[in-house]
Amino acid sequence: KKISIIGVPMDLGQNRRGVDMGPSAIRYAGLEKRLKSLDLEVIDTGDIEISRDHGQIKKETNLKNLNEVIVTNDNLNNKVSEVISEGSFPLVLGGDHSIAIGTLAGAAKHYDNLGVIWYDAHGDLNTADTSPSGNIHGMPLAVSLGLGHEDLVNIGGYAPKIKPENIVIIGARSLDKGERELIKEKGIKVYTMHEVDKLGMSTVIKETLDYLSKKTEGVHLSLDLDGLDPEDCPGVGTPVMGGLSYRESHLAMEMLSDSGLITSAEFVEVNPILDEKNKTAEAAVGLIASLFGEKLL
Ligand code: DIR
Ligand code: MN
Ligand code: MN
Ligand code: MN
Repeated sequence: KKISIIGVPMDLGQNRRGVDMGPSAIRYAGLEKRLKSLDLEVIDTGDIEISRDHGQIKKETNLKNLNEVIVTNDNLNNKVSEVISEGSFPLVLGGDHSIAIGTLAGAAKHYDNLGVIWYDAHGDLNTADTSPSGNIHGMPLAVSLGLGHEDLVNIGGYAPKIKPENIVIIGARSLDKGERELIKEKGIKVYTMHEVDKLGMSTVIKETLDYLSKKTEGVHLSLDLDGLDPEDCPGVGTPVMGGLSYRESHLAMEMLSDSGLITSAEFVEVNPILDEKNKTAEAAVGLIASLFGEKLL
């Protein structure tokens, strides 16, 4: 198996600076060495170019840094698509979660039905109309469903990227009003912390894979480190208490690895400025290693 690491050092999809250093923090935590020890061919393709063009911000919307987010995601779309065409697995390192717009744009065109596992404290299902913050990192899942500003929705030149019935959200514990309405309207499958606590992570992942495997060709894992509890992952911009533990997340990654169904992945929102001794990046590396088959015995 060949893996291509793609860094996206962008922090413009939300308010707190520092998440642009996420890819560096994850690399510093030993990602490449850890993956190579699993007998995988690993290529670090470097970082996507981040647009810094503040001159063209479209002031008629409440979407912060819209132009920069569009240009950066367009670059990412091209890179992810190129990596998949070469037969390699795209492993995208964020950056804030708005980069999922570009990752999904680049990945979804390669599959008739791409499934998505959205591992996050949040739903990321806001649009400009429902967003309380104007932060595009709270919108990428809605954008990928074809909802939101047309320039975001049409990144990659097609829309929508995914269907609501091919999405599973895991770890949700902070949903805005518009997001809750959209989940109900579209019938999106969500395992909130309530369901995770009741069922256990093992059942949640088993059910998720049963749900997706029948109707999808590939599955993208979009893992926001704020899905984990701030105790384990303090280095994130929007922590929410009562989250998934490192331990159950580790099990989740091992089960996803065993399934062989995951075809692309991204690990986002690592903010080393807010972190404690790179703990969150180290957690990310542990989870990524499990996703690619690391086992103790
Ligand atoms: C909030 C926060 N729902 C928003 N979203 C975050 O700004 O739309 N997503 N932090 O990961
Ligand atoms: Mn998110
Ligand atoms: Mn989140
Ligand atoms: Mn592991």
